[in-house]
Amino acid sequence: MFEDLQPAPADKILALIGLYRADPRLGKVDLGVGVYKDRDGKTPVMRAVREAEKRLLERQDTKTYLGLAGDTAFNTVMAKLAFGPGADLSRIRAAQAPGGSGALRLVAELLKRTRSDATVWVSDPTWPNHMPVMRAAGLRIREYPYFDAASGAVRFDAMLAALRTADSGDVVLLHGCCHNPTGANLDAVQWEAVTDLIVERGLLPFVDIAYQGFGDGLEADALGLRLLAAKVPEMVVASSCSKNFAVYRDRVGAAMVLARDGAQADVAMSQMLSAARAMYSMPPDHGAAAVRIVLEDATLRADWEAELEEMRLRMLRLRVAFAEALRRQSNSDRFDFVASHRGMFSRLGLTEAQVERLRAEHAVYMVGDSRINVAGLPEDGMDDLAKAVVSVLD
Ligand code: PLP
Ligand code: TYF
Repeated sequence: MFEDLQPAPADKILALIGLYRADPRLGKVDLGVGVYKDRDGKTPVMRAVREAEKRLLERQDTKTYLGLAGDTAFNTVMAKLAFGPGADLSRIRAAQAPGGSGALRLVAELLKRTRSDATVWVSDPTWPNHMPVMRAAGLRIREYPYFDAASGAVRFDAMLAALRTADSGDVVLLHGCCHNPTGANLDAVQWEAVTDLIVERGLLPFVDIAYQGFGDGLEADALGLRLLAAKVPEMVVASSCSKNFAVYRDRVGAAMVLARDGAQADVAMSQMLSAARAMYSMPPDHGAAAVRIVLEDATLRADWEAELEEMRLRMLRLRVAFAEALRRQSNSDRFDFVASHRGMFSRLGLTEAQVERLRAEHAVYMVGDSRINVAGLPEDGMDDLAKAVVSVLD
């Protein structure tokens, strides 16, 4: 049966986990997979999540099925987290999903059922999993220009020009904040312009928000999503709790839809749940229940927000320190964009060969497109790292 199968290509980001672990060199640096790390290179369970888990353990008196939508109270708090605490939820529905990836797939399945010939426009570059997830649902993909590698900035005019050629009903996938892999983001004025274009051309915005709280703050990071929600008749959202609640392996996310009215929202929700039923039936409960407890309890929520803010500020400090070290070591402002980018990632603009040399000669691990995970930058070894980067440039 399996004799004609060829091995599937590895996930290049996840493959780095094994490569890094197997490297015996002392002082190796892990800037690979997008997982937050503290000063000691650890990814701890967040304090409020730990407390919520204790309460779950003490108080949960059954593990019977919850239903296709998972924890409905979780769905409500997730909608408020994305759309805003005071948002009118009457046209919004949310379905708990296995991680942001599960949410992306659920939304993709909904899009396929709504419009079987839909084209999804994704940024060039984008998170490499966007393509297989959209394709698995049978959707077509096109790219819009996004990133200028030389300056580290968004190619905004080129992005708008491409989206102007999209057909009415096409879908535009946007990173809500903290663009992965580039770290280059739209500012408020640019979000307004994209929103106007989307409304004018009758496009459907699809916001993937996987790093809310890692960029400019919990509310600020939802600015683009909320600008859109205020103006468009319909939109879809995939959100993830993997990073901002550090519940990666527990698989927590939500697929959301904003429809023209409540009745259409109910129909869209029923289609998402029917798609869930055909893929995995019901999402895993534990992590979502812990997130719901944190978000519903004022004290736990305040502690979560404080810890998240510490993480965000640490990444900002690391950005500034690395940009300064690169300036010293390269005698140029070529890498200054590292300090102005936001989120977990920046793309340094190295070639695959240069990235490979960093791994072979300096035990520095980053994704092949030269994406670095800022949280992995060594606080006490910035100049050594910057020196290594500069050494592979020529
Ligand atoms: N979308 C983007 C852009 C991501 O970087 C990630 C990865 O964390 C996700 C979605 C979803 O991740 P997960 O399925 O682990 O929640
Ligand atoms: O981009 C990253 O590093 C994170 C983690 O298949 C990730 O989003 C990477 C690959 C993958 C799933 C998650």
